[in-house]
Amino acid sequence: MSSNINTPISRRNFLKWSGAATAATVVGTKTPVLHALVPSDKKADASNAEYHFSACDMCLNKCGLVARVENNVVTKLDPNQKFLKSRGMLCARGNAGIAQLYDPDRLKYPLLRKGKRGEGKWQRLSWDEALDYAAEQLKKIADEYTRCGVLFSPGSDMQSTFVHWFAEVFGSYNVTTHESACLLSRNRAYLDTFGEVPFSDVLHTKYIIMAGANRYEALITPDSIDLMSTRKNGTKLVVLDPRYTKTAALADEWYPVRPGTDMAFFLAIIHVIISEKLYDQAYAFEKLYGLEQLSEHVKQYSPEWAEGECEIPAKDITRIARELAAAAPAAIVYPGRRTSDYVNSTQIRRSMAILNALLGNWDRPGGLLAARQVGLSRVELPEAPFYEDNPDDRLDIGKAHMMFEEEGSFKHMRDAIIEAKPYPIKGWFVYKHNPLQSEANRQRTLEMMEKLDFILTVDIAMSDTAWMSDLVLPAPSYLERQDPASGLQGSSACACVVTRNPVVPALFESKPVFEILKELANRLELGEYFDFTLEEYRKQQLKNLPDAERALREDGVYYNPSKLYGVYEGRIYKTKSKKIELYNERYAEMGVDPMPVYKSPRKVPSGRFRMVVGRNAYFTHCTTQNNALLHELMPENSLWIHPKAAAGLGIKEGDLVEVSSAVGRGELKASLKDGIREDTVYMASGFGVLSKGLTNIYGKGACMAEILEDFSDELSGNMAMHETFVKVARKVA
Ligand SMILES: Nc1nc2c(c(=O)[nH]1)N[C@H]1C(S)=C(S)[C@@H](COP(=O)(O)OP(=O)(O)OC[C@H]3O[C@@H](n4cnc5c(=O)[nH]c(N)nc54)[C@H](O)[C@@H]3O)O[C@H]1N2
Ligand SMILES: Nc1nc2c(c(=O)[nH]1)N[C@H]1C(S)=C(S)[C@@H](COP(=O)(O)OP(=O)(O)OC[C@H]3O[C@@H](n4cnc5c(=O)[nH]c(N)nc54)[C@H](O)[C@@H]3O)O[C@H]1N2
Ligand code: SF4
Ligand SMILES: [Mo]
Repeated sequence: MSSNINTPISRRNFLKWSGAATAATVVGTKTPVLHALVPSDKKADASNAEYHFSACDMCLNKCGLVARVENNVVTKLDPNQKFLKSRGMLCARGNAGIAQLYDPDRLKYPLLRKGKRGEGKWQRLSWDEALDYAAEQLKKIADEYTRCGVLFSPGSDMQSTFVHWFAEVFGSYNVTTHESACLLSRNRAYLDTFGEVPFSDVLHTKYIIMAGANRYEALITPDSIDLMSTRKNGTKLVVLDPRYTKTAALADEWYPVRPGTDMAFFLAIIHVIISEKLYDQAYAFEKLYGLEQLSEHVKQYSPEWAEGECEIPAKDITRIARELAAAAPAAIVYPGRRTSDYVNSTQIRRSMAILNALLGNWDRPGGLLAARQVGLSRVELPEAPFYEDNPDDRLDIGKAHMMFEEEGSFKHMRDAIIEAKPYPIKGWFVYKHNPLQSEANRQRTLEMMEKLDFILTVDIAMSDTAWMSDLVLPAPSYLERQDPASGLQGSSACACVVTRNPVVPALFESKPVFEILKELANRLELGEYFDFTLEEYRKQQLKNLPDAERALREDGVYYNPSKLYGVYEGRIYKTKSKKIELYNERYAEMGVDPMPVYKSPRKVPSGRFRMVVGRNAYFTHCTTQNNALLHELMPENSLWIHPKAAAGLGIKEGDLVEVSSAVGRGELKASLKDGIREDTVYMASGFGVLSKGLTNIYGKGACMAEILEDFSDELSGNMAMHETFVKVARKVA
């Protein structure tokens, strides 16, 4: 294929070349931005091409890549074949990274809101003006409302650590991350069972149950690719999902489980395994805490009982339990990731974690793997200052039984800001995060924003959150910036370290958040806490890995050949009992069920549907819908509805429908699908945007965050995104 930027591939052809597990390529697109950057007489020519290692940032996986650069223009992104975690692949989104870099919708210089919020009137500022203004606003809030009057919300990123550090030295405890919209209830459940959150040895397992995880579309490397490899070797895959996802389509068995009832299925499996003594008794005696209590507890949860709840036949539950036990310990109940399902998500995930414990798969081939040694050093930073007039704690403290203090709960934080209790928050620093699209109940987020005097967003594009901000600062994309080092692991891929250096110079006037924070710190007389360069920071991180700098330079990745299995040999578990906890004593002390007790989910009222959330392989959250190459794969979202349910409402394929919940509504086209339960509907997220700065998708589809109600998991405070009931009606033209 040609790499001449003047003969760009068509977007349709792009599809043929891209895709998981293929080393696909893509050349630069003919965007106005790219043309502006490349002098027309300078045609790119392979003879002066340079190749640079980096790590993809089109989603969280950080797959290793090699960028081809010609005349300072990135013309091709290829997988780094030495990068084991992604098994030498870049997915469709990874390939489309070029269109993100050269997106004409990129933010180009600092913008100050003129007009009302959301009116789209902006004044261009110089960086000095923008940073002076931001520092002044932060200081004003600190003086009037204490330093905790500013909320910091960093998204998932290698530089987010600096936002946390800035919040600490600035003096605010109020930090919420994207995690409380994502995986905190899963983390809670596994921490409270095993003492840590595991990886899954998908490649070597013999049997895997995925419930509410869609690995062939929601890509996690290496799991998604290892699942394909292991299936070829005969590994059995059982999927529970109310939708017929791509993972369901390729599974041995798919059960369209009644949403919210997975716990019934897992408790019944445990019931069979215990009553038929299908577990390793010597192992259980040595490693597990609370088997007696659990045996007593699950007596009530027979497969026949479970069938009535989850709608999976009792005979299948019994058979699956026996098959699973026979494959153990190389058998996994996949822990999943985004667990923002229900109000009892932590307990649902606890039932899965407990079953894993009973399979004896912890720290063994084909089972759940403990964290391995990566070897990065913690960077010593000066002690953060203490501010006497600060309140005692974060604003959302105590709002959920077992919240994570580092991540907080966006839902509870938002409620507390609106109530202004126990104290007011007036400022918001948002980095690489788009809560107006990713947090349920958009109106409520807008209500929270009305309480704030100053909102600053650092992004690469005019996201909805940027659109509603007061000051918008342009950041460089991953191909233009230097990042700290980051440790990665997953499945049986080696623990490794990656980093990023600019592949091309930063475009426009974009500035990395590290530099923004450093300059703000200087203006706030906190410069001594940011008195280091990113290069120095990274050197400190790598100081105990003597070969890392060479490996990163020559291979684009450093491997630490640390132990993969048997990491816990001779070690005790980081739990209260120092064993794997089937029965959690700490929960009991706090008045929380020490073992998962089944509670039937709220019934879908007649004439309503349950809305479920889920992703596809070509979008990342709410970020890539506007990407020139990717948005053509799905130019707008549609409502998945079962043909029978649609017929009852007089809805035909492609009809415009109104979807409404207790908190919001949206209009989009209907897509009739046999592969969804009759009581459930689904739509992709990231559409129905407020921002006119996202020109490919503005005015298209409906916003899921607008429709989702903001229930949350009782224990972790994680957003519970599958608790919303909606009404669907055909729109009469
Ligand atoms: N392509 C792509 N890959 C990604 C991402 C992305 O945005 N795009 N995001 C990454 C991130 S941050 C995350 S957290 C992961 C998410 O990875 P997953 O958690 O695997 O992804 P989801 O698509 O959210 O899968 C949730 C599935 O649960 C189903 N479901 C809903 N209710 C129930 C229920 O009660 N029971 C059961 N059994 N199933 C139910 C939904 O129909 C949906 O298919 O993906 C990561 N990978
Ligand atoms: N409806 C619905 N809501 C969901 C989910 C869902 O499946 N459906 N999934 C949930 C999950 S699992 C998660 S993890 C969260 C994720 O939610 P968020 O953390 O909000 O992630 P994104 O929606 O991808 O928003 C990331 C923002 O970062 C910007 N960005 C991208 N690259 C860069 C960069 O290099 N620098 C800077 N400064 N900005 C950049 C993008 O333009 C975008 O505005 O959403 C949660 N919310
Ligand atoms: S899974 Fe795809 S988008 Fe995510 S990091 Fe890897 S190549 Fe990039
Ligand atoms: Mo996530």
